[in-house]
Amino acid sequence: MNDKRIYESPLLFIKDSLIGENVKRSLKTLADLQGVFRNCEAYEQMSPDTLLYEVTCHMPVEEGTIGGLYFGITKIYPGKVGGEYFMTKGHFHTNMDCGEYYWGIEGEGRLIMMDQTRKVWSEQVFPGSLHYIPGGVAHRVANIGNSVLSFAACWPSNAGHNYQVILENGFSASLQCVNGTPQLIEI
Ligand code: PAN
Ligand code: ZN
Repeated sequence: MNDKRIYESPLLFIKDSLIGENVKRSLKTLADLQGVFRNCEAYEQMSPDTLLYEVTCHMPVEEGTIGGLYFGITKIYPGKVGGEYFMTKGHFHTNMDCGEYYWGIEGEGRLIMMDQTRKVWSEQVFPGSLHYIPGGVAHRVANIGNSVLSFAACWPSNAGHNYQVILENGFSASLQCVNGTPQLIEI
């Protein structure tokens, strides 16, 4: 007999794709990350249309809602600008109390974090890795492999994103490929 109390999930999270209502997708190209990479000459030589990453988010409540959550999957394509790996813009949460979980789905990457004293550290991202990003810590992810890196994230709907402070001051270290291996180079 059909049990009318059992509903199909309105959302599907299969491997690195998210399907359902209230799901929004945004693409980031090199043009969207102007001023982010260290090597300006290398940046200028690449096509501004180069796709760096895409984010698919489930946003079931209005931005700013206290107590709500957002869920997102980020796919970063492999590549470099000069020696610097393709990476996300990076941000602090506007509401510094708000932390976030990231977890690796596929590929190989680094989660780069920086606190408000500009101390930087990083964690390896791989399928199954789980990362807790405390409030007040800026975060970005770089793809250090030759294939797509994807990871999922869950953060409070009142976190907000402060990109401006990162655009103005950057991170105090950048992840560069040195003799084939990733190294966090202090600036
Ligand atoms: C993530 C990021 C996502 C893209 O969902 O927003 O990975 O990175 P940027 O937002 O820095 O471009 C997250 O950290 N949300 O809070
Ligand atoms: Zn975040």
